[in-house]
Amino acid sequence: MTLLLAVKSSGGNWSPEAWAKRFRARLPDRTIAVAGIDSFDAASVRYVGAWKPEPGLIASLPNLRVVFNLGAGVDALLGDTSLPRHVPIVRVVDADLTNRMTEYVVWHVLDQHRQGAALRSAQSRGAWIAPDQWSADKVRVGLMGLGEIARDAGDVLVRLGFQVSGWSRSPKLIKDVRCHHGLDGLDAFLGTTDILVVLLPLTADTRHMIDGRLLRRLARDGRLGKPVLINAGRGGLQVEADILACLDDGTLGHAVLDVFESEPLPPSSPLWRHPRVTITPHNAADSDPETISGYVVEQLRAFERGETLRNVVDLDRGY
Ligand code: NDP
Ligand code: OXD
Repeated sequence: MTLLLAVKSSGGNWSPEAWAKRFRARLPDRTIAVAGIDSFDAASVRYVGAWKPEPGLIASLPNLRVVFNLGAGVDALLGDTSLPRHVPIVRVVDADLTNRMTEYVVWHVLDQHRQGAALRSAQSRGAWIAPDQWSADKVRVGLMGLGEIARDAGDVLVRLGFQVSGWSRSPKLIKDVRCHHGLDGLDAFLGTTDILVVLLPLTADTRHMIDGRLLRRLARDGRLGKPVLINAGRGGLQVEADILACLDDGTLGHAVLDVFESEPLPPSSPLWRHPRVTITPHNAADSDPETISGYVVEQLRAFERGETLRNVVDLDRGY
């Protein structure tokens, strides 16, 4: 029995060797092979640990039982049109990953609310200027997507005192969060949002959803003056030219972007140089090989005991 690691190397925590080391330590009785490095017998592969695998690789494994996606978002994996539909795909739902995402959301919501940019600018000029301060309950945060990550971030934002609302595909009832759903619920959601936090998966329905038309429906009467966009979901959700146009015509006050249509963000992108754009390099939350290998091995062992896999992706919904 082989567990094949098909991890596209992109530095940091996405080093195939780092993942292999953790899986070999946790599964000393199994063969762990790394695609592109180790030779392996395709017929012996029962499990794949995948992050942006080479298209076609998974379809070439005749006895595959489960694909473990090594992150939360499965858009890259599902982009492989040869993927077999009968093999379940398990995605990551993990307290450590969720916590890191919540840190990212809360960090940037607080930076906007407490006017971090104005304070940094004053300091750079040696100026003792205290900007106007208001309480958190004057600021309306709208969570686009109300999944594992958004619900956790929402809990913390509610505790801090923000007015929190959310938008999802299906109806939800979440304590202290005003919930909207479906396209019919979008106007009410956007129209009462000062800080839009995008935590949607990238699917056929959500691609390019964050465009100028949508951004112009955000609240115009908020305490921050102009609405703010924070996207930590996926770059394919946004239309980058529209975000720039909305920053320049006053529709948006600021954009915090962790994800981009093309990653790494090309040096030529004007987003790099825009004074009201904050860029982070798709590291809102790193997938930690130590923690996530533990999650995968726990699920693999449960599966072999005949138990039901958790967090299986719905291929029709695309998330
Ligand atoms: P979940 O699958 O738990 O939640 C997805 C949410 O989006 C659900 O509430 C779902 O609605 C909603 N949704 C999906 N499609 C639509 C639609 N068409 N209209 C309205 N709502 C929709 O995902 P997670 O919370 O675990 O993760 C969210 C995303 O965050 C990931 O897919 C990934 O892209 C991104 N991510 C980014 C990271 C980073 O470092 N930048 C790290 C980790 C994740 P419903 O509840 O009704 O199904
Ligand atoms: C993820 C990511 O989806 O890191 O887990 O983007």
